[in-house]
Amino acid sequence: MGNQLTEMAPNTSFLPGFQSLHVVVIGLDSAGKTSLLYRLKLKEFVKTIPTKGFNTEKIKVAVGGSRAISFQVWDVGGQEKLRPLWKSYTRRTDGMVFVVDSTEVERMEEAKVELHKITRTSENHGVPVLVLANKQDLDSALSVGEVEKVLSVHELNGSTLRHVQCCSAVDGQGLQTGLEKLYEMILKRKKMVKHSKSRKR
Ligand SMILES: Nc1nc2c(ncn2[C@@H]2O[C@H](COP(=O)(O)OP(=O)(O)OP(=O)(O)O)[C@@H](O)[C@H]2O)c(=O)[nH]1
Ligand SMILES: [Mg+2]
Repeated sequence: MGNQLTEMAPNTSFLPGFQSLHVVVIGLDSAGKTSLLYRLKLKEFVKTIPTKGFNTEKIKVAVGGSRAISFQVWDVGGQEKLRPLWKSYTRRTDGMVFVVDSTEVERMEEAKVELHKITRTSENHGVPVLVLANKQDLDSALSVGEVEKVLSVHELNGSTLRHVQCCSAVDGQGLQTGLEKLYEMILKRKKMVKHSKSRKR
């Protein structure tokens, strides 16, 4: 499903606030990023192929039981050779979604290194992070608490708002809650940034 091969990095930072929130989905190859994107877009579990560039879709979600919020979601390939490109997608993003395959215990250390590396990037300081512990439909999946621990989420920079949510692209469980949390964190950060700017004046 969807595999737009291009080197072009997105630049939607000029969009005014009433337009879509910019969200980037990253994580190791085969974590389930593309499956989650199309679960959100099409409300079904689609067959995917490894992403060589990126996929992007606009997704509307009703948050807080009322208004539909529009997210422009960028799903970037997670293969090792593609990871250096993540930075150009996360630049000036409103929020990051870091997806892990909760059954792949042996790759959690690799995922942890990538999560901490991308959040330490200077441009990403303070950008809210939603960690999705995917593939919860499988018996061998680690629980949300276990994923939080193995990824050392508590060691992320103190100014980074974060939430760890279990989910599954197969049945869509956890995704609504995850997006609501992400939206809350994005709003909170926007308010914090506005407040600190007005205090400097
Ligand atoms: N059981 C189960 N399988 C899943 C789930 N999400 C994804 N998969 C499977 O995991 C494999 C990888 O899924 P993708 O969505 O292509 O993974 P990706 O993170 O986009 O991978 P890259 O594009 O290579 O970075 C596919 O075989 C999916 O069908 C899930 O929630 N549960
Ligand atoms: Mg993919």
